[in-house]
Amino acid sequence: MDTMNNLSIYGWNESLFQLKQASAYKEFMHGRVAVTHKTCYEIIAEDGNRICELSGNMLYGRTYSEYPCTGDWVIFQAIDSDKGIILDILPRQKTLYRLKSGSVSEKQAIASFVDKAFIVQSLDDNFNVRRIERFMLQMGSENIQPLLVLTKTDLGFNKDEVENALRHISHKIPIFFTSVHASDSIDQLKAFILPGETVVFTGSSGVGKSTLINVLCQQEIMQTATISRSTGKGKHTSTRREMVLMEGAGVLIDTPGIKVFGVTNDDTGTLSEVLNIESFEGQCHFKDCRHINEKGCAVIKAVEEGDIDQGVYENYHKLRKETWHYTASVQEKRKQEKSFSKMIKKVKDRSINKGGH
Ligand SMILES: Nc1nc2c(ncn2[C@@H]2O[C@H](COP(=O)(O)OP(=O)(O)OP(=O)(O)O)[C@@H](O)[C@H]2O)c(=O)[nH]1
Ligand SMILES: [Mg+2]
Ligand SMILES: [Zn+2]
Repeated sequence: MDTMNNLSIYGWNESLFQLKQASAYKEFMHGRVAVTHKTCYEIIAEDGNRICELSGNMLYGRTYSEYPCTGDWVIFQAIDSDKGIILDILPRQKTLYRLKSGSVSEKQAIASFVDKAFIVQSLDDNFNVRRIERFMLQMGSENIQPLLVLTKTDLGFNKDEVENALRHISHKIPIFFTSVHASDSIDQLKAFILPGETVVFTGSSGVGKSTLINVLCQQEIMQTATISRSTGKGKHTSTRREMVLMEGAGVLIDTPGIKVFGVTNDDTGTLSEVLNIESFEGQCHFKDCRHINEKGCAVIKAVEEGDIDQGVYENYHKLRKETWHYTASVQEKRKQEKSFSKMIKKVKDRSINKGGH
């Protein structure tokens, strides 16, 4: 039997309690998804940890992103002391989504009820400002506070160059330089994680996300590249952890490294804000200026005069195009689904009419 869990440490609060009251299943127990497997979920509940499957109702009529993700709060029916059936998911808040890889119109939920997101990049060869902007745009849509964690400072880097590249965003995002070999740099990061808060770690493979989580928790909880190499074993799911508790503080969520983080937030206002170009935009001659070739475009002028970095300008158009494409694909899919269900209805009506005669 598992030990009891105090769910308030995991972020349970009055507003989640209120959300639960709106569920038809409010009389059942609740818990938080700590690990997602293909067909089951590890849930942290008041009376211990459980492996839960989805009820028939939960399986039906859901899109890919609507299945439980790490961090979700769910309601379940207990079976035995360590199993259960998930009956409902509480409405998600502060969810980190990305475009599902290989898809044009489908989202993937990475983690939910996330207060802060650590954008982790290593200073050896992974540092990339355009990718930071991309993450910030996506987090902006869900009101998740982004933090930049630049790792492996012990390997040497050009600080002036890095700070110069971050100039346009440095007032919008706290920046941390860390090394696992410099404990004060880890302490500074730790101080930013408050009790009851949930933090997701995101970034490419090998930048040191799992290593950071291990040193923050002062435990070898997460499998890191060195550990798996030294044991010579591949990753086995039985020991895989996604969500862990940091002693006396918050909840940390690890994510596997991803090659491409596709964005789904098509809000151009957030994009302009992230890229710090909104003050120029306000001076464009046309209110609906696209900043491509319009007369009196203050953004293009700022690029020409060096007030906006050429790379920032190019990323503006790249991200706009990408999110436009996503939104258009979603709308197209909805239209097709609508006409399909209309057709089904027609066929049904016809057979009912026939039956009547
Ligand atoms: N020199 C140095 N190496 C580090 C530091 N942090 C992590 N590493 C090494 O970087 C490698 C990758 O670290 P991981 O923590 O496994 O990276 P990850 O981001 O979790 O990678 P994925 O799980 O594949 O997404 C390991 O060999 C770590 O020992 C650091 O601060 N300095
Ligand atoms: Mg890892
Ligand atoms: Zn313009």
